[in-house]
Amino acid sequence: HAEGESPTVIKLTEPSGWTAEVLRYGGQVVSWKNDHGEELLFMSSKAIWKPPKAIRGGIPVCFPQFANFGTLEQHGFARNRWWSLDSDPSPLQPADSQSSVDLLLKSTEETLKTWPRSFEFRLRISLSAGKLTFIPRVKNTDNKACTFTFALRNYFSVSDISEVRVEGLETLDYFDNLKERERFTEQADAITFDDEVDRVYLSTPIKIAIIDHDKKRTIVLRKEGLPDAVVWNPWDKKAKALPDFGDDDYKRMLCVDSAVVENPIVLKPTEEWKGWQVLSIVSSSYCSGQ
Ligand code: TA6
Repeated sequence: HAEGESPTVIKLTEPSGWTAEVLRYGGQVVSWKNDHGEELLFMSSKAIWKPPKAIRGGIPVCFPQFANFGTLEQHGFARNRWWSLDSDPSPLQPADSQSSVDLLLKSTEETLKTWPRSFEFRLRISLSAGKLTFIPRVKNTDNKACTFTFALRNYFSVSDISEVRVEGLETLDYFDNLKERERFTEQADAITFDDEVDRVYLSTPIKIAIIDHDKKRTIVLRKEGLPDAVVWNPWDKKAKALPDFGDDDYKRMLCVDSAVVENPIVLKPTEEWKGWQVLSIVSSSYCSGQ
């Protein structure tokens, strides 16, 4: 069912044929296609598309808590709530309604029960040729300070996880969620995958590259205000344990998220936090370090 009368799915288009689809449920991008109609995001073959389950794929918004780093439901409640269209996105410049959408999630009686803070979370999602831009803004509308962690959980589609490299995280410290969040330092000159990976890389550079040889493409993730990056692939055992994840789905997906985990955001009353993430696709001629 759809709350209110505005559409439940917002389709974004741009002149050269790139498209994206955003659900008002969860404020979640569920599709991003290039000008050849090729889907760039992963969607589980067993995704459950109805409340209260989070949809396993696309780009869920994890707020006001990343994962179980806190006492709220896993990944917070924003991805399991109906968002509305935001009619007043100022001070952002008004955007073209064909290629951009402004979403709004406000605290409610129900969210105040688990997270006793009033807030307004605005999310602008904009599509242009080869790029998908996210501008999340959280305003503290309470009379008390609030603290939150946050992630844009980017489920990327990959040809074969064992042929994927992630560049940009070398030499960084990370929390390993598979080892009670113990802190390690990345020794490799790129991250490759041959088993489950579930790590929070800390204070990363602005640019991270996900290089997919077989698909002859590189996804470049740029971010600001989101200092950390999460890298997650459940691999076979964990995938089998997830009811909304096909047993072999792990081979064709990789999560690389823009996140705030190590140092939660603290907002005084009336303060607003702003983040920025741009996903772009680069052809196979991409050579690392560009
Ligand atoms: O990457 C962090 C993490 O909590 C993993 O441990 C795994 O649980 C993943 O997120 C998926 O969480 P979800 O609630 O979407 O199933």
